[in-house]
Amino acid sequence: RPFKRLLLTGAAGNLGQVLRERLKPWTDVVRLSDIGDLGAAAPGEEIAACDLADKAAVYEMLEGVDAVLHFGGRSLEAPFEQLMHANIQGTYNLYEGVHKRGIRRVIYASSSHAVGYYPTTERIDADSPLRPDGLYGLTKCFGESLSRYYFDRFGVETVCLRIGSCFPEPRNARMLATFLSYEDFVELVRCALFTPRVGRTIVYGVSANRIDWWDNSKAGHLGFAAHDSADEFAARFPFNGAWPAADDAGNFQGGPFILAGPQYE
Ligand code: NAI
Ligand code: 15L
Repeated sequence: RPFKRLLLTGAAGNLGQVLRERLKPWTDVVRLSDIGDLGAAAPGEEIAACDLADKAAVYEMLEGVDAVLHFGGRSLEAPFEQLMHANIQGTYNLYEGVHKRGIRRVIYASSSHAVGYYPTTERIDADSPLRPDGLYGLTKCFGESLSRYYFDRFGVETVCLRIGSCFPEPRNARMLATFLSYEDFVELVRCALFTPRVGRTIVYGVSANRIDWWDNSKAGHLGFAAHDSADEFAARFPFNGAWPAADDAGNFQGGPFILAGPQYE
C-alpha cells in the first residue's frame, strides 16, 4: 500500500467514520484519534484517543505517521472558549507536532464558513479574501493561515478542503449549492493525498451542483473531478432560484451560520 501509517483525527465524527473505512486500501495502518468513542481497533487500525488541546499527547500520537488527515475539532458555531480549545489550540498543536516529527503533508478540514459572508450572487475562488461568517469560520481561517505559515517556513504541505455540506443527502435548499456527496468527498481526499506536489492548496469541497458558487480552477493540479450532484434532490426543497430560500436564512453563502453567532454572547 502507498502509505505505512495515516493519522485520522476526528475519527469518531461524521466524516471521520466515512474515512475510517475508505482509507484502508491506501495504508497499512490507519491510526484513529478522537475524544469521542472509537470502539475497538479492527485489523489495520490503531486507536490513539487524545484531546487535540493536549500538546504532549498530540506529539505522541504523531509518532511514525506518514501524513495526517485533520478532521477533529468543533464542527459548528460554539462559544469561543470551546472553539479556541479544539480548533485553535488543537490545530496549532497538530502543526507544531507535524513539523517537529518531520511529517510532510496534512489534509485539513477547513470549511466554506471561512468565506461564508460572500453573497450568494458572487462566485469566488481560492484567492478571494477570507470572509468568515462567525467564530467557527474564524477558527477555520486560523487553520488555513497556520497551514500557509508552516508551508512557507517549514515546507509542510497542506491541502485545505473548504468543505461545503458533506452528508448522505442535501438537507435544505442551500445545500443544493453546497452539497458534497460522500463519494466525491472520498475522491477529493484521494486527490489531496496522492497528488505528488501540492505546496499549500485551497480547494472547495463541493459536488457538481448546478448552483455553483465556488470556482476550483486554481486547484486544477489536484485533478479532482466531482461526479455527483445535488440537483437530483432539488424537487424536495421549496426553492425558486431566488435567495433567501424559504427554508434557509439570508442572502449569504454561509446561510444559517450567519445567524448562529450572537446567540452565544
Ligand atoms: P463532527 O462534529 O461529526 O466530528 C468532529 C469530531 O472531532 C468529533 O468526533 C469530536 O469528538 C472530535 N473533537 C472535537 N473536539 C475535539 C478535541 N478537542 N480533541 C479531539 N477531538 C475532538 O464533524 P464532521 O461533520 O465529521 O466534520 C469533520 C471536520 O470537517 C470538522 O473539522 C468540520 O469543521 C469540517 N467540516 C465538515 C463539514 C461537513 O459538511 N460535514 C463541512 C465543513 C467542514
Ligand atoms: C460546516 O462547516 C459544518 O461542519 C457542517 O456540519 C455543516 O453544517 C456545513 O458546514 C454546512 O454549511 O452545511
